[in-house]
Amino acid sequence: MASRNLVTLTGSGISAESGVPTFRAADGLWMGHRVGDVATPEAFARDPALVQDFYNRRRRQLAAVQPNAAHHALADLAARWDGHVLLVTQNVDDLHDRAHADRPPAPGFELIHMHGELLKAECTMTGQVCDRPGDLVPVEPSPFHPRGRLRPHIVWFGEFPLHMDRIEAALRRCDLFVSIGTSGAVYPAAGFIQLANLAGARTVELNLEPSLGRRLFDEGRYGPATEVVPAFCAGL
Ligand code: BV8
Repeated sequence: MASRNLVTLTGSGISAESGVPTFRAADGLWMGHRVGDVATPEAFARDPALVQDFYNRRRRQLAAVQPNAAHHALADLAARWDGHVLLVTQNVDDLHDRAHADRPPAPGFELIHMHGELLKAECTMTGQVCDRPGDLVPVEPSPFHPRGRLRPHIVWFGEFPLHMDRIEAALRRCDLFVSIGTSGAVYPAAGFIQLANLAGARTVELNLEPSLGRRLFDEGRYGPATEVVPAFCAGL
């Protein structure tokens, strides 16, 4: 396999068959809540108990779910890829982390959670991040600052996604861009396809159905991620 730079973007669709609800489906993740009530800094300031409870429930759900064949196929691909692999996920679950943890570290592989991680918390004063698998109470004291509180380490709407410099640098040099399980509704992730096209990469969408950005991809393969992703990876 020629040495190539692969960038893969995943969204909630890759975790759907593991039992993690997607955002926009009828049984959506918001558990009857509007985005503005649970996933913005203003919501947290207005009702910290509601927001902490929303994330506590989702964090507890992680104990009951496992990575699926799509997560494992990407981990296998990274292990045998001759070149750089950047896996950027919009997801805040740890399913990619667990799939890769089962294998020897692949040189040249990097996983970025651009929207944060459910199993971590961050200090409202210093921004420092710590592992936090358990619940957070509405006003959780921070270990990093006497006046700080711990909030979920989650990028809410209106906040800047994480590691954008590293993501954009990888997109500028990528040869192959694969978007998996995302509706293309949320920016700046939904704009990554444009950067990949500017880099002259081959671009592929793997999804249950065509996304909003379908016409921007060279190729689209549609079906459940646990079928489409392993089949696509096997062909690389
Ligand atoms: C920012 C953490 C400035 C929270 C998340 C108007 C126009 C354009 C943009 C905006 C606008 N107004 C506001 C904005 C900006 C806003 C935005 O994009 N809003 C949208 C709603 C219009 N974005 C922001 O605020 C971002 N910050 O812009 O800062 C900036 C700008 C540029 C550069 C730097 C900074 C911050 C956004 C982050 C918000 N936080 N997550 C939490 O998890 O609680 S986003 C949230 O949505 C999740 O991370 C999720 O992953 C993500 C995207 O959704 P998808 O993953 O695509 O999920 P969805 O359900 O939509 O789709 C699932 C897909 O899977 C579907 O296509 C489905 O068919 C498919 N599928 C289902 N089952 C399967 C499947 N596929 C395969 N197999 C299956 N079995």
